[in-house]
Amino acid sequence: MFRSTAVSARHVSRGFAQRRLASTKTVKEVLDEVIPKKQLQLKQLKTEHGQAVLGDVKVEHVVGGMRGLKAMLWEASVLDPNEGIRFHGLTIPDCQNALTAAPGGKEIIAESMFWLLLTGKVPTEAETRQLSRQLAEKGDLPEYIEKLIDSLPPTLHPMTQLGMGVAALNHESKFQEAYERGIKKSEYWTYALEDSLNLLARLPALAARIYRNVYNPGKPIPKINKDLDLVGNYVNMLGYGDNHDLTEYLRLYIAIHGDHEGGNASAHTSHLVGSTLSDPYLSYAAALYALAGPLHGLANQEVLRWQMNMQKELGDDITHENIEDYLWKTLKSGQVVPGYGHGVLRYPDPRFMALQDFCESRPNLLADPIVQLVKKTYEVAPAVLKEHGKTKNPFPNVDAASGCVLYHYGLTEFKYYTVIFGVSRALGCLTQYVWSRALGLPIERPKSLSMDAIEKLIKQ
Ligand code: CMX
Repeated sequence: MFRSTAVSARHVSRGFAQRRLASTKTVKEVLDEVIPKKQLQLKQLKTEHGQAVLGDVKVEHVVGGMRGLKAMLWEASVLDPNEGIRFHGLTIPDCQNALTAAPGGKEIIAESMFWLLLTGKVPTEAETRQLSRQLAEKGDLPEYIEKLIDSLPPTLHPMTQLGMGVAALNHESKFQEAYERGIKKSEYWTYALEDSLNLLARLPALAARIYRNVYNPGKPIPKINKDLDLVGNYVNMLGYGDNHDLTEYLRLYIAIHGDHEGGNASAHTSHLVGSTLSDPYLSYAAALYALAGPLHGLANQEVLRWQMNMQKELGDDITHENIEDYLWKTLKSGQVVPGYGHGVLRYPDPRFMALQDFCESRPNLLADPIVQLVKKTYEVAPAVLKEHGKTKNPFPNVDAASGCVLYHYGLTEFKYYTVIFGVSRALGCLTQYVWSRALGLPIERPKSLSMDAIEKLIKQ
């Protein structure tokens, strides 16, 4: 059902979109309708196909980071190695056609993507705007969080600060409060949803406060504008509200980076922690610390650092040959090329392509030397990585492109870039948190084996 709704939305005509403006259901009302159907689907899967085999577990899975092992339920998106991500069946270009933009803008906004991820349905414009307002009304930080963040040393990595702020917000958790009161399992998801909406609403103010404290101490932060979307407010609070192109870029980046199925380190971490019935705040804080690793979310910071070092070393007139030499130098020194390779993808990441398209449509942006360098690197790196012969995927992932655009627009503090990813990834992780509670998924507890135990099993 989800898929057909979503697929039909690919061809949303203007007339259809206008007719649908009349619907103003809340996200909770839509979930009230869709959850029973999905609960039934899961029940049937368990009773009718509980013993069906989805694949073998090999030693290489156990010792190889479980790569490719089909071992997790994740509702909002599925990643195909060649085609890339689909959100309830919709590709990124489908979403760009079907999902609502901000007034005066063209790019998808986070609220619209969050609605799609949560419900499997494309929201009407009225539904999107209503969710924007709901989030804006909840967006102010409690005073104790402001004090906590203000008390941290500005030298503490922004990601560490973000995780601390998100964890401390659990003081407000409705889920935890209700659990202590003794609610029924069937009610968990409603409190999970309430916490998720509250957390999502407050992430921009939290992330913007960290930015202000670290990079612009003492600078006043604008108040939340109730008529603006989540990312519009975020950019405003960061101090770049008058930059329409940066706002549009971050709308796109945050929406398309919001979910990448469940096996990636941050999503899987939030899923595992949530399965213990830890509340959404603690589960997402844990995810943020997985995101803070350089092989995962921190790669966007690393890419820019690496490209800028390349620029410094090679000077102004950089040729494809220079880049090729620099790539080899990186590889021969035993480092990875940041922004390239992927655990699942085997083709250029469509998120990278969408960000490239954004650059291609803006001559000023495209002319920037750092944007040019990222583009030229993309023209050279896949062949070098293929020749190097280690990575299974020689193509760029989203992080190869994300930082240079921020840099062009003046957001030059690249230690902060993963925080923006952290605002984005909440869309997917919180969606699954709600669904895991709605579906009554159990605590995660895979079986581990020692090497001796593996050898014993092989002999048997
Ligand atoms: N440069 C050099 N070597 C690479 C490489 C790269 N970009 N990507 C993979 N390799 C190497 C691996 O380190 C591994 O080497 P060893 O056998 O010596 O350990 C080998 O190629 C095989 O790796 P793989 O199976 O192709 O890739 P993995 O699934 O193990 O790792 C990833 C995936 C993303 C961690 C890896 O490609 C990488 O380190 N890329 C650079 C960092 C990066 O861009 N991360 C962001 C990913 C997107 C995200 O999660 O946000």
